[in-house]
Amino acid sequence: FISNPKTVAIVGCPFSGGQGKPGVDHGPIRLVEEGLPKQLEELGWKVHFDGHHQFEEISAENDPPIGKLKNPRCVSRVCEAVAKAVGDHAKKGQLPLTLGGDHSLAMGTISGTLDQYPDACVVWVDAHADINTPETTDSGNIHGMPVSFLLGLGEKIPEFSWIKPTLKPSRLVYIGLRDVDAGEKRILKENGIKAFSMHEVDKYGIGKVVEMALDHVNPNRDRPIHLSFDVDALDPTVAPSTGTPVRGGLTFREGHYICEEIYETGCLVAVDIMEVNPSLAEPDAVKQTVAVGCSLARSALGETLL
Ligand code: B3U
Ligand code: MN
Ligand code: MN
Repeated sequence: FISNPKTVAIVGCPFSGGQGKPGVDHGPIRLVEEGLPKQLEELGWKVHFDGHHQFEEISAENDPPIGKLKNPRCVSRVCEAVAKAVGDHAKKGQLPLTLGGDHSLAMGTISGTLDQYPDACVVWVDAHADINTPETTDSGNIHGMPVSFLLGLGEKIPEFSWIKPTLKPSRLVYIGLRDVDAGEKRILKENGIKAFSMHEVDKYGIGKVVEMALDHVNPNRDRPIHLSFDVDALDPTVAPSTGTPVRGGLTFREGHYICEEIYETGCLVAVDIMEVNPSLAEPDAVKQTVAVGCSLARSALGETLL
């Protein structure tokens, strides 16, 4: 799927409107400052990066809630722009690596991927299912809802009508869940969505879990894969500087193993590294979180231990 020379397009998305904590909009800037573009070049990729997207103009506008949804127009317009950017890179045979920013951005990234690869599957690595609908959400934060929009679940909000809900429940799999709302549990069950929570990681080990996850969404290993990685899937001791840390998460190696195995399939067409928030911890813990974001991206793009 990816053309030669293999090109990764870094899509920097300094955006925080899908949740309430300032700082996550600085995630992509820190990841790039840490040297991610050069690290990917050293892995043999041609790196395309011409600066972070500028969302200020969109974000500055007055944007009252729609129902419970916070910043709905702003989130929608930013994600629509991201969908276009990701789709354009994919069309050129480049692999878009989107740096967040909050996870509402995945409405954009996955829409862009599905535009170019309609039969793509999604591996969503997260402590949370991010599958609330406008009806089930308690927080009103749209970063807790992108999956429901992509699947076309729940009430239709006209502001989001640009999203083609073409993701099928059978093409989605979760790894790492441990903080899922009651309404989300119901949605997962009703739609038969496969999820490997931390319970399954404990029970089977990460090797078996990744194999089962890929067998579910990509049995013949011939479908394009979009990897959407929320760093809060990792244990807070590994990635402390993120908006909603939840204890009992993936170890450093488990997180990287997922990325390594997905790269190994040769099917990977897009990656998101989301929810690095450099404002929520002491400098050392921030540095650790930024470094882990970079190393997850490197593992997904082919870095090996030997
Ligand atoms: N499920 C809750 C909490 C949450 C979701 N995603 C994150 N937090 N990062 C919600 O707000 O929908
Ligand atoms: Mn998330
Ligand atoms: Mn999360």
